[in-house]
Amino acid sequence: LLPLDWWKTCVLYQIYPRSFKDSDGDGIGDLKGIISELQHFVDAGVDAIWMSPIFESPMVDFGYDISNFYEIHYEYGTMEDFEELLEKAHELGLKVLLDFVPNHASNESEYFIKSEAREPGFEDFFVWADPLPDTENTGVRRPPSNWVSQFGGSAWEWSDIRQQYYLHQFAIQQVDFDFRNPAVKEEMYNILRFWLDKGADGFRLDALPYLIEADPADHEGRYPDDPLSGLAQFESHQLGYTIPLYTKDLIELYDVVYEWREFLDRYNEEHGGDTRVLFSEGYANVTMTMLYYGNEDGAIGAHFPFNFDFITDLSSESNARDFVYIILRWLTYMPYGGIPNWVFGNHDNNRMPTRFRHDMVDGLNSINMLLPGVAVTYQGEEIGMRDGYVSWEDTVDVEACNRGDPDTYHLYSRDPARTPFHWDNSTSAGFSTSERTWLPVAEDYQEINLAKQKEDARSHFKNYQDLIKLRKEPTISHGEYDIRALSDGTFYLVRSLPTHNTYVLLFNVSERRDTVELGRVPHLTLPATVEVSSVHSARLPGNQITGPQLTLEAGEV
Ligand code: ISL
Repeated sequence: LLPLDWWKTCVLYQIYPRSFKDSDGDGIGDLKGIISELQHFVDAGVDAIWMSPIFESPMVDFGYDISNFYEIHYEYGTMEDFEELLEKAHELGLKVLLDFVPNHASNESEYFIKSEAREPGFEDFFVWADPLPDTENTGVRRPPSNWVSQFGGSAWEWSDIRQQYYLHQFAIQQVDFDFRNPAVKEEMYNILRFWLDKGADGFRLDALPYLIEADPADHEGRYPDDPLSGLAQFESHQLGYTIPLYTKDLIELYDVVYEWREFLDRYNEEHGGDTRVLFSEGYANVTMTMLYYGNEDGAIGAHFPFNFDFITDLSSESNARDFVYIILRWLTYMPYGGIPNWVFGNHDNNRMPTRFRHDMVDGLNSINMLLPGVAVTYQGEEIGMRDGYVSWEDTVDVEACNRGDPDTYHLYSRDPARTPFHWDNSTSAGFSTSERTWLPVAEDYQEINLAKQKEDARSHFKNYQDLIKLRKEPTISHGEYDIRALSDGTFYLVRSLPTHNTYVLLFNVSERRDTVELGRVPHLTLPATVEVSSVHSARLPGNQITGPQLTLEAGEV
């Protein structure tokens, strides 16, 4: 068996730095905190970490509004802290990926200040446009088009200084770069090179579907209106009011990704060492998503685009057939030779046990770890953390504040998935020595925390560790897969490899007890030995399964 390049089988762990570990008692996570807990990744068996943005930022969107792409944000630490983090992580054999946010910069960045003042070289760094001509002499200034921001309201904001509108597909303080300007592309290479030279092992690429918008040159000199969705419940400039035809998934954006890949491959070639990688982020339909891997002309893009299908297409309502269908969809559409990946949550979506059910945590972690390709974990999934409750008064997420009110904010808020990590049952769950944390600690931390799960005879964390150990088996890294529903409730995933052990996962995703015929599972020879099972399962690791039937409780794996 040929060994595979590190990233093809890695467990990739997302850190949300603000909520991971606070070293200085200000209630905000930081780099020194991450350094102090690197051993957690080694204990768990994680191979690579990626951190949401740690760069200088006014924190309107908690780091996704970068004011200096070459500096570390002061609340998180210093450049020395970052260098120490890299060095210590590398000593422990961990890869470190950064979050690269190319679509926009903070309105407090030098780029924007200079662009707004029309300084030569920066004048066209962002998407600037005049108001619509006031043909009927209304005296009312109107934005260039009907485009809508992801965080609500018009995507155009008036600048008094420049006397023009600028585009922001996210918050008003997140100004969209103009990727048709070669100087912008050049600056992006400078930023990438800067962090690669420091030793970063790669990047998560943020918000790529929004990188490029329609060119007025193709539309008689004006920004074309997006078509109206026609859905009555959406009023002007609400998300859903338009169909983003001219602002999202434009075919030109993939070329930018392919150019970044070329740049990275060249960097890898010139510098040697382990492969540095690009993982792209974007919610799109399956065809558009697959273009991030590459195109039919042979262009190559990201090492993989994050697979959000478990977030967007599955929930506690899904049955076993839905699971099988959604998993196979990715594997079917993926280009030949592509590496799949599985994502169950992130800082933008409700946590995994909240979207699904808590009795499914071990089953979901099992599919993540036993399917072919990369397993992605969002911080907290290894212990089954659920969403925290965040009141309207405590809400800080810009999306919730812009789009919601006290009655509706919970529909939009990303705060519940961002509450601090539960280390133990001490003050602030061991996240901070302070009782006041930037977001409240979830109330269930006494019940769900890492220290307790290390003590307990059976726990989500112990299962997580065991699953990662199983992943190292050649059958899992190199074997074939077969996946099929046995009933509405239960599906199997079989991993097999000639002359090696066969592994069979049986997962009852339903809310009811389900009995299945083991004779229908290919490659399964009885009696079989249990390797891993849900914490609520009566079958313990080491137990024998004789068949011919097997009964699984709700959510049991
Ligand atoms: O979260 C989404 C759907 O669940 C997307 O619309 C998301 O806003 C989009 O994919 C981009 O997200 C990323 O960029 C945003 C930032 O607020 C998010 O936290 C980040 O993950 C703007 O930089």
